[in-house]
Amino acid sequence: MSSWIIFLLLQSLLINAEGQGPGGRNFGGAGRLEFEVSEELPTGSYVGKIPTRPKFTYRFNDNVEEFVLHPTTGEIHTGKIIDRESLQSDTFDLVILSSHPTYPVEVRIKILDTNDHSPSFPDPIVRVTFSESSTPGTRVFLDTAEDSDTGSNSVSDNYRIVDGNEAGHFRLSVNTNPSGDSSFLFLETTGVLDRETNSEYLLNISASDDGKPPRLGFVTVEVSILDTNDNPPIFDHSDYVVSLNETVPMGTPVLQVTATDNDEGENSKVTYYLAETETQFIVDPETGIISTLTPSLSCQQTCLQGVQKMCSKSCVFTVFARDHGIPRQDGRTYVTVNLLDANDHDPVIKFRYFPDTASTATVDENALNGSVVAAISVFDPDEGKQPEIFKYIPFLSEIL
Ligand SMILES: [Ca+2]
Ligand SMILES: [Ca+2]
Ligand SMILES: [Ca+2]
Ligand SMILES: [Ca+2]
Repeated sequence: MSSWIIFLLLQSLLINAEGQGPGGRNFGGAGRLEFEVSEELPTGSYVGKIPTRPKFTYRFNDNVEEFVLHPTTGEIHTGKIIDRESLQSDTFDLVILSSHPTYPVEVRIKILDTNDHSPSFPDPIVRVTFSESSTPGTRVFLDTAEDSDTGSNSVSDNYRIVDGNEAGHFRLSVNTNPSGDSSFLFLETTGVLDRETNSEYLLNISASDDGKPPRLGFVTVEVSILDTNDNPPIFDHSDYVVSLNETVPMGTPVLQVTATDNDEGENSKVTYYLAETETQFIVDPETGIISTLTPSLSCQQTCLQGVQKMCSKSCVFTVFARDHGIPRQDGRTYVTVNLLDANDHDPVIKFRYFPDTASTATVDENALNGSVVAAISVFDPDEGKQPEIFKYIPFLSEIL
């Protein structure tokens, strides 16, 4: 019979408790009270109040340091600053016992989240690479941020590039995981990259939660653009012209050509070479110094007809520069070597007798003044003004 009395008394007390304490409510008739209190409140903050009976005292059945129960008023306050993120569970299921007579009151206290954590990336700095030959839309995976808070206070899919992307070469994309787990974050290109224009980017990426106000976390992404061999060597000049004495010995340096390549590494390393058909000149593959390969140079002669006939000799050949990339790329330039004449020939004098079959000059004793005795031609292979063809020698007596 006494157990029935206790049961009826308990039911009466729990029904009376409904709506009596701020935040407290009855659980579907199960007799359990629920309170809610935010985390991080100062010690002593009010949580709720259980219904009490005069001359009864109350205490927690469990050792709980997070809450303090007033033994007679039934008010529950926080016993410390509670950090929801450090708890194994954000719900406390507690039993309060009365005295004289003893009966239990079940209490559930839920710790409400506050937005006291910012999204955080696993590493503050990450490095990624793109090839400069990447097609637009090429993507690399980035770690997503984490946030210890819950619900809207936790990290959302709100990622942004907040700095370093002024030219708009990159964008972020988020793929939601169908399983409901965390999303996948990608950094992807918006267009074509050119390492020779910009080989490094420093992007600052933010992650935001949906708290009010929202909190931000940041990661620095160092983007390196990898080189591809997309530039041929370029010579300093599209053509070179040099003058050279025609009698220089074999191995004489003629000139030095230089080509540069805007790529890097092997893609920019340059080797010089001439066409296999070139036999009079040679180029050092490393230095670009061109030297003569023969003891005497034979170049094409061209003559300009004018008041005075002008002739010159020039050798023209192509110099190639090839990089060491894959595939290799060639640049070319043209070299003109103008030969300077050296006075290395004696004039050649030839006599012409009459008749043509004669081997000596003869003159008739009755010959008149002005009669032709012999014709003399003088020729000098050296460049410059040549002696004209014939000199007429009058009477022998006049030249002796
Ligand atoms: Ca947060
Ligand atoms: Ca929190
Ligand atoms: Ca190159
Ligand atoms: Ca390149």
